[in-house]
Amino acid sequence: MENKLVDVYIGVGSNIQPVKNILGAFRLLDTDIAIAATSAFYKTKAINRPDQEDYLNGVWLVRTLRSAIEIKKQVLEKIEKSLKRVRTEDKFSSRTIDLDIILYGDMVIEEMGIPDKDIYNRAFLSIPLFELAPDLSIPGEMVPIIDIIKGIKSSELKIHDELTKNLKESIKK
Ligand code: PH2
Ligand code: MG
Ligand code: MG
Repeated sequence: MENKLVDVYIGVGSNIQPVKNILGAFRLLDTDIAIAATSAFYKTKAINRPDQEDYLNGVWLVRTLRSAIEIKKQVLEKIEKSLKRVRTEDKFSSRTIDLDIILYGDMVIEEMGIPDKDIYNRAFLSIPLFELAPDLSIPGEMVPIIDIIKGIKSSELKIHDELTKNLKESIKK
């Protein structure tokens, strides 16, 4: 059987020293699985937590033969741990880094929440995804990404120019 690289889109977020931690996560991930593309990174208000620091959010694309569960457990969770991510009961707690598989090729993996339902209601996921893959449709439901961003408020998203430039320059040609 032919092994085919899978396009994996990873949602990235941080609201504790976000520039440092996102650059740190980029280096760690890029040494393991080359990052093929980065969206712009956006300054966003913490959802449901008006007192928290703002987040920086964006999306990365990696191409890999490895399984979704392996990427999550062996790669992303290890990077979160090495960047001192602390998990609490509160799923809205501040974090040094959050790395989520939002799409794994054209697969629906319900037990892992892939595709990530947050794509439908978080502009900081749908807009970066559209930047990277304007022709994409969400696997399973086959909703075009363009239709999702049409219905979304993007006014609260402001590009962080310096981080975006730094990350884009770090993508190896
Ligand atoms: N992640 C959360 C909770 N709130 N807010 C923003 N702006 N960005 C995030 O990535 C985020 C959040 C937990 O999923
Ligand atoms: Mg998340
Ligand atoms: Mg997460």
